[in-house]
Amino acid sequence: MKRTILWSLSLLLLLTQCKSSKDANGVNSRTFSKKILVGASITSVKIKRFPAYTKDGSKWDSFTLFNKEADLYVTMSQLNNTIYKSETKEDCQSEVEHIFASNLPFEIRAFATDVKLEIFDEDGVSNDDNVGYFVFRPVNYEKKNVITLASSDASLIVELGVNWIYN
Ligand SMILES: [Ca+2]
Ligand SMILES: [Ca+2]
Repeated sequence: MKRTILWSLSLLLLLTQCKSSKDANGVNSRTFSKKILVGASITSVKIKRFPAYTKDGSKWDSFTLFNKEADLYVTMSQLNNTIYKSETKEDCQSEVEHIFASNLPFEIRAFATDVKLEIFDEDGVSNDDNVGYFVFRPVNYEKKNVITLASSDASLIVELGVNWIYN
């Protein structure tokens, strides 16, 4: 009997120790451990910069007399389903930040599934040109406020504002 009490006592001690463990920032992790991630809310979409010319070195809208700059919009899809489409910003300068406002914020529930983010130049007559794309998994950025996506040569940089939703 004594032994059982001693056992339960030490087990209790062990449990108490585990519960009050602190993370690297010295914050008691107990408050976080019970919360479950249920979604990522994308709050802002920004193109920080994009290539001024197409791959063959011409202006995006080289076929027009005026307004030769790209008319940008952004889409996001998961498993080929479109989950977001921005408005189009006409005649964007490549070194200027472009902020999109339509259809925001929106929530990504399948945060562990790849998101394909694509940037297009809208063309009235022909197919829209793909300016570039990224594939990312939201959960890999958990607890960050910004998801930064950059091409290897940094000619294309996109920033997404994100809020993490816990239950
Ligand atoms: Ca244009
Ligand atoms: Ca265009």
